[in-house]
Amino acid sequence: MEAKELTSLARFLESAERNRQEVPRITLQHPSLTVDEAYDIQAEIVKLKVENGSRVIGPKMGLTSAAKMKQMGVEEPIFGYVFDYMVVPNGGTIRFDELIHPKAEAEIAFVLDKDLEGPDVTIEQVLEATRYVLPALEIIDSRYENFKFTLPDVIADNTSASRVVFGDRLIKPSELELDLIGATMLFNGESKAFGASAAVLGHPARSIAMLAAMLSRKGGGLRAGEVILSGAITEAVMFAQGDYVVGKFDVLGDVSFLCK
Ligand code: OOG
Ligand code: MG
Repeated sequence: MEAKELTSLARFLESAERNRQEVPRITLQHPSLTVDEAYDIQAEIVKLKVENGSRVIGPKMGLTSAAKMKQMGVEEPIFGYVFDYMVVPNGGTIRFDELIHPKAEAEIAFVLDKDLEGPDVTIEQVLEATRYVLPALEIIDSRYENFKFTLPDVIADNTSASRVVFGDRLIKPSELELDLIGATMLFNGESKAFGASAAVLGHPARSIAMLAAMLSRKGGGLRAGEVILSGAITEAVMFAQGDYVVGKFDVLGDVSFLCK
């Protein structure tokens, strides 16, 4: 695909997000779109947003648990980027009229003390480089009609990234068993999804190691101070105006928002 066409698809998806306009998935028009081209479109979207004054707070992994792969029908982990304008304070509000068909999912976020890069980063290296972990609710909002997509579609759409709420408790990985953290999402007090952190590739730190490898293939890496999402533990659950959503995490505490 020509660079001009990749740029025009990036503009198309970026404006779909800004105008909360759901659009047909791009592989309907471009059935031979490759994964590499999809990452090129994503990179163009990142560039556009940065040019417009937004700042990347860190990369995110997606489709790292069986629950998510099954729910979305895509069986390969993917990465995207989270921006400053997406962050909602813990206990804060999310405006439904800014979004299309949002869903919430429970995740563990990592903040590193030092950069990590290369194809062979290990779980031990990730844990050693981690300043702290914190709980998060990621709000995903695919720009595609009916939240349906193929692998290249969702990569091009910056992996449905939309909003994120982080918890307040920052904990060193040595102070907990990071692969044994239970997480439950409550919607208006009712449990709608639950799981344990081992659902993320056996250990959330493995997702971070895999992300380092995926970024290194594109000449990049993980940077100290970035806030990095390791991927949903549970399936994602749709919410609506008026819903109060709480993610309860063992040891790491609660994360919540109200959808107004
Ligand atoms: C893609 C984003 C997946 C996760 O944590 O698995 C993701 C989607 O499901 O729309 O962020
Ligand atoms: Mg996610």
